[in-house]
Amino acid sequence: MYESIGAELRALCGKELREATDREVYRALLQMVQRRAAEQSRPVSGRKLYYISAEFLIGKLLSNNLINLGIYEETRACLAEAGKSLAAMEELEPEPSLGNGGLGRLAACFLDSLATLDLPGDGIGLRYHCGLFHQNLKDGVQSESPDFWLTDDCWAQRTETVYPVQLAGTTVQARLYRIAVTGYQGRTNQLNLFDLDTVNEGILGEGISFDKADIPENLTLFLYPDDSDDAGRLLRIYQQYLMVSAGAQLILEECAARGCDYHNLADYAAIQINDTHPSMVIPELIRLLGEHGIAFEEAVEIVTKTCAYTNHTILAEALEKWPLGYLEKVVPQLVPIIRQLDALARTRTEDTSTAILDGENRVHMAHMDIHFTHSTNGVAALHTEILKNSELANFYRLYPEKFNNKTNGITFRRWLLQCNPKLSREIEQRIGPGFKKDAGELEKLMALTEDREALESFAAIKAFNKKQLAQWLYEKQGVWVNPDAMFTIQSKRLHEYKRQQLNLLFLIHQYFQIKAGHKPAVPLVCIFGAKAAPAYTIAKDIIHALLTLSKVIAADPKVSRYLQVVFVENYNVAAAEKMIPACDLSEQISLASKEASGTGNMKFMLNGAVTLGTMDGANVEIAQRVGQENIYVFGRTSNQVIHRYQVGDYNAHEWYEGDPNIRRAVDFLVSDEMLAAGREEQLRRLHRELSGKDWFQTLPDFNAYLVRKTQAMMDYAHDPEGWSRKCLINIAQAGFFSSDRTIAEYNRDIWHLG
Ligand code: 26Q
Repeated sequence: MYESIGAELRALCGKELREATDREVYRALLQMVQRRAAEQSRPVSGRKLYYISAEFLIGKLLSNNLINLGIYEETRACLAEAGKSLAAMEELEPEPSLGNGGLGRLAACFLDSLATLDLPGDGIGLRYHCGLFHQNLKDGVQSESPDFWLTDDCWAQRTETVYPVQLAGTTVQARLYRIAVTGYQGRTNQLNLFDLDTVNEGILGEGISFDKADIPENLTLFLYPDDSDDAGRLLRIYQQYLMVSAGAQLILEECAARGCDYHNLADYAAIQINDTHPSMVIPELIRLLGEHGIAFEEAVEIVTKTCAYTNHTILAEALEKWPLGYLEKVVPQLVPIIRQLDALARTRTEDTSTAILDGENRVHMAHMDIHFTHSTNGVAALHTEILKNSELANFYRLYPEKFNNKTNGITFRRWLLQCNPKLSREIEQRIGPGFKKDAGELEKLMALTEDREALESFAAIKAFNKKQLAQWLYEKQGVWVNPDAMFTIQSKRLHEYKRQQLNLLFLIHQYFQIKAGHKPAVPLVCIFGAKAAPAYTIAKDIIHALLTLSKVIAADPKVSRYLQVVFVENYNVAAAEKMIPACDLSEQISLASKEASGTGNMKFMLNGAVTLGTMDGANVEIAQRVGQENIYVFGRTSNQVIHRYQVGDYNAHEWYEGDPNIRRAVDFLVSDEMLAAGREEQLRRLHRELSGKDWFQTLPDFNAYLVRKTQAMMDYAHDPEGWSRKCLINIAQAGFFSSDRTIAEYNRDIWHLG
């Protein structure tokens, strides 16, 4: 045992810290963390959770682990003494981009909370070599390139464990890699990631293209950003089956080692299915139990008791329905089991809308999940209500007892302690350190809402963070933003339902106003961060329009004094950690009923931003907690929106023709200024889309958005103290959105671990 971090690092480097290179020190830090993490692992007795997910957007791990192990400060000081900077080491770490967005980041937050709450719970997923693509923005257009993160110094440790997996009739070997998951003053769990030794980065072609047919060489190269072509869809099934088959074998092996005889599997394991991507674990477990001599009926019962399913979406196009032919090709061994499950489901109800196989021989993965798990949950109160009352109403009638809500949460270790150390220290000085373990204690800040001195110190921290972000944007992208402006941020995947295009129309309107001599109440800096799926044309057109508008504004000094538009390239966890602490106004403007929960909304709130949002997802619960004075709500309600879709009478063109403000803003997309700065095809396509289709009903919410955003700008400009109070109340009320609370609820209602 070493008595100090300095001694341990010196020993690991093999030389004095002062003489070691940054990379050598980074490697030593990694080894030290891994050793200390291993000391915190504990034997499991009773039920253990396996969280299976195609995505774990874990972000960089060094600082997070140092914080969770309680040695961040000591390490920083020890490095500083040797003339080294911990921040520089952090820069050396590549970010593992093993997720698309919210669902993947949620899985990472959940692992952190499980370990923190000292609950036995491991992740099961895939070791993608390049993760999600790297986004490049050049000449106003997104292009994609591979984002390698598997360097020599890597958190994912190779093991000697391999499991055979049958893919399209041939057997491949799935190798297990493990990443230690440290809890904050808690235990260490594991993230288990599977991969094939045969995967070959050498087959990558231009950008992110590769031979999609060569399964052994390509299987885990990328995380799928979309399913836009057949070869891609097939590959997605190969990936899913590799994950669930190896995962199921791991689970059975671990449980057997603890004395489980498989008849009592549910006493040893709880399996959470993160959206439908791992749903094949149901038939796979039934198949494997069959190999151990357990008959179909009993296997179904065991699996139902063991597994639970989380739904993350209400967009019909995002619900997985695989043609049976695909499964026959990739996993013929599951097809008879899926047919038997379909037959069994049909004996439970006359209602064929809940069948697993539909008339076109497609397998509805969500249907299989709901029939053959004991719990189906939505991820925010509104979302769960919509599932029960409309999207999954037929299932709710059949199994009311299975449905429950678990409002999402975020880990405060990363999204407050790590990304906003100044705010974290200030809170600690005011209310003590208890909030780090018990987020509910943040409510003690409510006692300070009339304390002018306190409000000023919180405001000063926000001002500092905005300067830091401005500096970072300059270093990263060469743009200077005015740190005294109001910062509004919309950062999330690019999708029409999230309505970045509504923000775009507002910015165009604002541009007209300034040109016409109406200065805004406060200069605005509008920041975007968003990746578009490579084959999602309209999403790419929206990025193009935003980048083009940004250029038009920047070229006009009269306007750019009051309005700046910045698009952060390659938005990822590291970028989020810089952006979120510096935000004044958090843009959560999805079409009501479409965003299942959102979790960015919670991160911004926790860091003292005020939300401008629709009554969608978890925004509803944020509004309930902070009260109407501390959030800017606008737009049609989910009931109104759902009704419009049911009636099917939304007519974008009428809105476009009928409102001169809207028409002028939409038409600006194809104005001479925009066409001169951007690309005609893209701009015209977006213009057509918005004026003729507008499937996500941007235009009906435009005026309400304009009014509320303008109000927010006036409040910010004319009543700084009132604004600071809103920010403080948002922080104080954020405790509910800790993933520690979410995980405690999952455990209480679904998992019953330990
Ligand atoms: C499906 C089939 C084929 C290929 C890809 C996919 C696919 C991949 C990723 C489908 C969906 C996703 C990701 C969904 C997602 O991130 N959902 C978000 O989950 C968050 C956590 O619950 C919520 O907060 C967000 O509201 C929800 O959009």
